[in-house]
Amino acid sequence: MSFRISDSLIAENNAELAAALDDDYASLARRLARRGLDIDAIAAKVAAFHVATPTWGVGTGGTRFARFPGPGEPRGIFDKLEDCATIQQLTRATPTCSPHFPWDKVSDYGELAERAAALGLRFDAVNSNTFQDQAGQPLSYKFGSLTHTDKAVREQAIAHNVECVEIGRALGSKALTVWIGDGSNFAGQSSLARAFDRYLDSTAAIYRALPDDWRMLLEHKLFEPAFYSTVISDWGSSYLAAQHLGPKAQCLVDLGHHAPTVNIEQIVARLARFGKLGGFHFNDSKYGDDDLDAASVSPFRLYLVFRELAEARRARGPSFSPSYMIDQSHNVTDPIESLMQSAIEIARARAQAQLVDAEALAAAQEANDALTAHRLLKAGFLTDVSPLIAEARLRAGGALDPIAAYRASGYRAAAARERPAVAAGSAGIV
Ligand code: RM4
Ligand code: MN
Ligand code: MN
Repeated sequence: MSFRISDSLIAENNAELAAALDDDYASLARRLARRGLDIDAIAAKVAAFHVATPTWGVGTGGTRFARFPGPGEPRGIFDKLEDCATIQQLTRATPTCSPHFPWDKVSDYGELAERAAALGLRFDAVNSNTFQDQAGQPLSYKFGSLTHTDKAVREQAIAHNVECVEIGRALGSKALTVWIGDGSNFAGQSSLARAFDRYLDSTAAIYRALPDDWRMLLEHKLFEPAFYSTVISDWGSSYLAAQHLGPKAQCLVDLGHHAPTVNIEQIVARLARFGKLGGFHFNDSKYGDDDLDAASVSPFRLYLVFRELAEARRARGPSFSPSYMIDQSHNVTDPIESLMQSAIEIARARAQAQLVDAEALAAAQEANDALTAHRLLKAGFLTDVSPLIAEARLRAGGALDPIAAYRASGYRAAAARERPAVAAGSAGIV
């Protein structure tokens, strides 16, 4: 669309908030200095931290029951890129986006790459989709894809993943994320052992097609759409597969893909320890794969995940670099606002995780001083780093209050004028 948010609008919004920010930043700087922390160094780290937006997240995803699309929904990948670029323009935390195929299929990927570059975007992991049948597809995934009992179906699913790698190469991506919905709905319906064998064979065929500098991210999920058993249901299955496939295969942790009480930060620590933590899909959940906005339900859990990441970075050095991506479905909010809010909250957790005295924490742990260790760990979470992350955004050229600037810009109204309404009624994505 022709409408873009002007730099002068962002500058005007920033100017209104500048005096208060200066005050709050100086005060936080003094508080952190008392703890031996340099606020500018932490702000620089926050400014350098990026998370990818999901192209499927800028439209209203809905639920399994209904979709209530809002005005100005993106009609295809070119519109989605504009929305992702707007999120990046205001937050400066999301310079990459993660596409999903065949949803984002086009006839000319050179043109798509050029358009993204013109908008200041690059591509993160490409996602394959064998959890749905596509129009005109010869064989159905009703009873599975990469693990189907019929070799011809498996070959079709493998070919789709290999095609995704080819598309990703044209887009400058370096990773393929594979999530399958394969599983069973009845005890006895499927051989739990043979289904996993078929998964290993199929993913090995995809692995062989992977360029040397690529990664294959295996995403597990507890249940849904299969409700009795899911082939890659947990991090153990994912790890076994990644180990079996080789060094280019790693595990992807989607925060919503675990049972409610599972200790996700411990999974993060385990996978990082063995070099198999490939990436994240950030979101939040209360019951299942709710795809709620990051940190909207459990900000402490997100913080704990980032604490483990800080520990892993200390232990493993700069080679430790998982992919950070958002995976959300928006039902009652403007998706652009939700994604900006999540990017801000993820940056907040990243910043807070830097505020822990790691040496003192390790000493308290060694001395079995549980309460001191807990208080040291919690110190970061209890610090309001809002001025720090706002200042980091400002220094990177973004908006101090991205959601306020977005609302003031009239972007959504312009999108509604320039993009004809999408038909309502269909159910959303899983
Ligand atoms: C799945 C999973 C995948 C995502 C799809 C749309 O539940 O989270 O990452 O690609 O949803
Ligand atoms: Mn996911
Ligand atoms: Mn999911």
